[in-house]
Amino acid sequence: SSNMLGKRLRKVVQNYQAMNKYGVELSGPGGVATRPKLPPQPMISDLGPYKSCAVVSSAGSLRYSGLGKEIDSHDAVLRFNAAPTVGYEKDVGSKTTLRLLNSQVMASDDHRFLSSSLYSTGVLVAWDPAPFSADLSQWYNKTDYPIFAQYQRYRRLHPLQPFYILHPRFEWQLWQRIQDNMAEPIQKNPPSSGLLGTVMMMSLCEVVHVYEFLPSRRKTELCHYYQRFYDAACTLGAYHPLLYEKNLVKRMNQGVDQDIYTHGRVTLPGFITINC
Ligand code: NCC
Repeated sequence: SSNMLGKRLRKVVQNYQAMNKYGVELSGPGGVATRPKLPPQPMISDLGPYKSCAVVSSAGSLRYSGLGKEIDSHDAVLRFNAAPTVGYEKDVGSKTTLRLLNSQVMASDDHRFLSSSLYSTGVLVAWDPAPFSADLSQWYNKTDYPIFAQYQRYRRLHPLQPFYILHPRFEWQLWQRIQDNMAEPIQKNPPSSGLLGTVMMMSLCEVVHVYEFLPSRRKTELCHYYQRFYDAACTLGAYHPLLYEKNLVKRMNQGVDQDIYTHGRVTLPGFITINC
């Protein structure tokens, strides 16, 4: 019944709030060599609060969307991994306030993370899949990709650009919230950058607009708006519990369904505005 759904939704929001208390605490493992190079404060005390934010998924359905102007009209814009703006301004805008990177992008040769100008705009935030226990030293000694070595190299080259690392606890607390809202067991892999970034922005913004995370009428098998590569798994997920992430975002959406259909847009409340 709708009453049941209302109760469940409130639970989702309460869960998010509970998580937010310490979820987006961005800092490095204490006492390790990276420490002097990490920002002294957690991100949430350095950035924002922003009134209105845009989260731009990298989905192929952004192509020919004409959403660029709307995206740029927000106070802060989050982009992911190697997603470019140059040449795609009409569809995705040109403003980049934050960029969330997975450690694979930081480490693989094709992305030229240390030398490409793509990464030099805005605040960088990096994450790496950690063991479920989210034990810091266990993770530090066995990261999926060499996130810390690359972080240190990048910081030496760009000492003035703000650059944070996501605490792995955040990945698994968010994973737990996805699982709590599903009857069936979901795969034990961290949420995609898309959901991690969306929740991160809910901590920094009064309202968050996410573009083409829930696909619009432009839904396509084109993986990214910036590459000629087709794979439906980009939208539906394989490694990441992406379909379940999307269900959760659909349930939290405060906008109308028409906005999803025409703009691929959902509207989520920032944590500061939630009172329950
Ligand atoms: O593809 P990716 O993500 O960089 O996309 C960023 C986020 O946008 C959402 N998305 C993307 C494509 C699509 N068709 N639909 C979508 O909803 C997702 O929420 C996605 O997280 C990642 O999560 O970090 C991911 O990174 C890529 C890859 O590492 C980078 O693009 C760099 O090449 C992963 N692909 C592979 O490992 C092959 C992808 O699984 C997830």
